[in-house]
Amino acid sequence: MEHQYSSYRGTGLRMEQSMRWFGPADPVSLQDIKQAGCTGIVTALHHIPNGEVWSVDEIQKRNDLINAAGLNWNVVESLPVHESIKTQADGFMELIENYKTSIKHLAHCGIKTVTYNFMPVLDWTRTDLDYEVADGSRALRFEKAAFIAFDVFILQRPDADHEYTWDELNRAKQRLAQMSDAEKNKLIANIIAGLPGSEEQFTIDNFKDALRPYDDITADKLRANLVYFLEQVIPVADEHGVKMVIHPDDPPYGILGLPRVVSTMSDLQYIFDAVPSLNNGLCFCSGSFGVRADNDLPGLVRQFGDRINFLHLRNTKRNTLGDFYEDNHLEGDADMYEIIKEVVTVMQKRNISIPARPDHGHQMLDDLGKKVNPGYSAIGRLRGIAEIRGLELGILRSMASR
Ligand code: DNO
Repeated sequence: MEHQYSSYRGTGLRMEQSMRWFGPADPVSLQDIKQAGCTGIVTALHHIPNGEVWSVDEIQKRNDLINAAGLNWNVVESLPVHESIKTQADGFMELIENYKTSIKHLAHCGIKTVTYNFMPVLDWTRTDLDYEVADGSRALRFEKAAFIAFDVFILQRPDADHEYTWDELNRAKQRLAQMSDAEKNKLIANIIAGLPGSEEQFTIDNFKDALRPYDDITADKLRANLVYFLEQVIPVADEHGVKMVIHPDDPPYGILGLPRVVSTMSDLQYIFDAVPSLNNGLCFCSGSFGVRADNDLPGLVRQFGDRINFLHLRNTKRNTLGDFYEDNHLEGDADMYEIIKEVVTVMQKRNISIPARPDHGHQMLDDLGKKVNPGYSAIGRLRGIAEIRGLELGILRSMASR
């Protein structure tokens, strides 16, 4: 047997190093991910239309591909929740049955952590996918004035202007006046044409249609529909040993008149109180929660440590206008040291290793000239995971030497 060299001088449980992979068409290969020091692959069957059952065959095919590269499919991201489940429209009970069947099939194939979100219509939302930061790399950004310009003047959502202040509307008007037609089209595409991993893509017309079912859905109604969905699905997860993890809203507040109910500590508390099983868990996304100054990130890890079964690690930098961009992983508003310290403590207490992936990274170095999935280029994520891994090792060693 080949002698195994190991020079890792760590101590204690480490996060399970993982990276998102969008499947065989992803420009980042499984080998690239392996060289980033990961063992875990986070992926989904994006080719299966939202709402349909994931068959054992299809799951197994994907799993075999990952295993053949010497990697392990440790987390599903995402098993998408159909819009009709969120609004409880016709046919939603059948869609919930399909969802349960997919969970059973995944468990049958040994894949037991499943990420999903409950954001109406749009998944994560940005206005700018190539915002140049000071070092020349490119980041994702949410610019409030551009977003309002889209909402009020391009989409012309009825009464949207009532939701913004006079100052905000003015800034949006000025922002729109500076935009060329090409820039307007780019803004529209960035917001509604589907970022990587979003399962839906829209044009302005079908986007208006997609918003309509939410005319009567208040935040309370959406919350009730989420709880109903969990009451149906979590017992199946319990039976098959599957950890369901909800991804927070990104950004963590209602947008475009759509409610969002997974943004704050009290939102989470409500969901976990309603369905207490620990398989009703959380994908702790520091980047999403961190956009709100009133979210205490280390506090969230402490509070919900028992339910955190997947980590998205990323940092954002916000300003007083409500804009934010994705900063380097150890920079920005989130104190990554405090977060990782809490994560390390949770893992020691639970005696488990939690899967973690660098959530996004800047487009940088050779990747600047390449076609990449925005946020999911290889080198920026490699930088992120490397920095976080070093931080974790430092924390572990200093804890052990105390
Ligand atoms: C963005 C991702 C989200 C996430 C889903 C989970 O980069 O973190 O799209 O995958 O919200 O369902």
